[in-house]
Amino acid sequence: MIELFRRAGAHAARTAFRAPAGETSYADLLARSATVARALLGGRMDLDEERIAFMLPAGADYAAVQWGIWRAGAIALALNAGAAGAEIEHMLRTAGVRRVIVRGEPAAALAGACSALGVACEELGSLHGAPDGPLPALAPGRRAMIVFTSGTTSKPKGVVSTHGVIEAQIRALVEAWEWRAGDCIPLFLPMHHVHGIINVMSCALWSGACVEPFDGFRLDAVLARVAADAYSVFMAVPTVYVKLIQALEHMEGAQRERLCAAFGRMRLMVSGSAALPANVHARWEELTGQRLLERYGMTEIGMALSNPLHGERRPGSVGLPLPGVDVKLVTEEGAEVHGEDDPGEIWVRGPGVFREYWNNPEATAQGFAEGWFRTGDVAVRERGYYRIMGRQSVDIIKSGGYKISALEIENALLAHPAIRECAVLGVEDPTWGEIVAVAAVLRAGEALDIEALRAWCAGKLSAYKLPRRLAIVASLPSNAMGKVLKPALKSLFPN
Ligand code: MLC
Ligand code: AMP
Repeated sequence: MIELFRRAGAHAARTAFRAPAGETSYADLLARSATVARALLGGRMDLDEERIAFMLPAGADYAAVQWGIWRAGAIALALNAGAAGAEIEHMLRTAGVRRVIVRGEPAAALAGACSALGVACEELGSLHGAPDGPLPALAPGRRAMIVFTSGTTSKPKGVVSTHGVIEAQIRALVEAWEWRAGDCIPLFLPMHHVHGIINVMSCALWSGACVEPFDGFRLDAVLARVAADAYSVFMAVPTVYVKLIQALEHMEGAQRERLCAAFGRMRLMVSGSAALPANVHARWEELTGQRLLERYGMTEIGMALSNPLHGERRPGSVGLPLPGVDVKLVTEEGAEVHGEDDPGEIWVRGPGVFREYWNNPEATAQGFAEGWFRTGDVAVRERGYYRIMGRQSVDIIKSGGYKISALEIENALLAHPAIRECAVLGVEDPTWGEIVAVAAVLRAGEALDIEALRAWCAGKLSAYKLPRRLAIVASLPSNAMGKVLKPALKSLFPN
């Protein structure tokens, strides 16, 4: 039995999930996940790494299904409820999924993708297994989870983590941030990315702590629970802190003071998934007295660098390697950077690094060099701490903490009947970090505006990938090789 389940047994009577509809204890979670596992097994001894997808909101059902898939020996693939049909089809096809678990009626995009591919949609309530019976042994090297992400470029690829990888990622954070059974954390981040899955939910469940799930970031509901001192730990992307600051600044005095004091009483507030602007760090401290702890990670490696729980939390910096994580900086020429202030690509090695991109040995081989994973992020060491300078590739955009491939959007847009050529780029935005902007050359006689373009994209791309700004241009600047010079287009989108 993997350590996560053994520990859940030791916390049996504690509350794993607290929601308005009721509480779920660790004992309930273990029992429900065993039922799911036996139902999925359907009498077999082991699902031998079958990929099983599920589309469920954060909460006890999600955890019971994830654990049930694991306990049956299968690989869990969580789908985003907001994903478009084409994106879901890409994931199900790439991972070779044959069944998807849902609660109630499947979303239209999912139902369409499943029927196109002949994938079965199974209702959670119908998963009744035999009451007992053996479950397969799970060695640490067994594949456990696939998370789709664009990596360093292009269409999303399936990042495969084993049980051992997941455990190493959890252990690093539990140790560094001193997770404990008495902790309670809100979970409002999407449950198809590692920030929500590992940093929030899995670390809490490893520790015997309590998770309060929300169906997305519901500002008023989260603030009501903060005001009630429900939480000791809080984890979010920078956009959430920007939105919280905006909300606090619009409140009348007494309410604001009450909430700021409640935020100030938490033992730890973490920011990550995108750069935390220095002014947001400073304003949050002014309002609440909390110094946000910024850390750096990536789907492929879990978390790698973190400011310390005790000690200096430096704005604009991501601190030092987490326990068990090796980090080095490497120049474009392949030389390791030893000193301070010289930039290099972040390379990461350790037990928390993923195993492979699913069924994509070329991308896997390209991602690694000499046993190190090449992140594509550039950093410097300054007075001992790492500071992220940006990314090597202009293809990757980070918006609201989501990674978006410009290339993927460009390919989708080129199917638009009015568009002859286009370039997608990330432009700076104070709330979202970056927003998706499109410079397009139209076919003769065609017209296009941003609303029409967004509406056209809605069935093809997730909401967070939708273009927010559009500039119609006569031509796209390119270099001698014909490559579009995206930085030259940024001036088309003044703030
Ligand atoms: C939504 N909107 C956007 C947008 N997304 N506008 C510009 N850019 C975007 N990216 C618009 C919507 O159309 C809507 O407009 C309005 O903003 C509110 O949308 P919403 O979806 O209701 O927003 P909200 O729920 O507040 O979501 C914000 C958020 C969400 C920050 C909570 O984006 C989020 O959960 N991000 C986290 C992603 C994440 O977990 N990444 C981690 C990846 S793992 P209108 O006009 O309709 O009001 C990783 C590794 C690591 O990165 O290190 O962690
Ligand atoms: P994802 O591929 O969705 O897991 O996103 C990982 C990427 O998010 C990294 O490669 C970084 O570019 C970015 N990222 C994560 N944390 C930070 C941070 N604290 N500062 C800057 N960028 C970050």
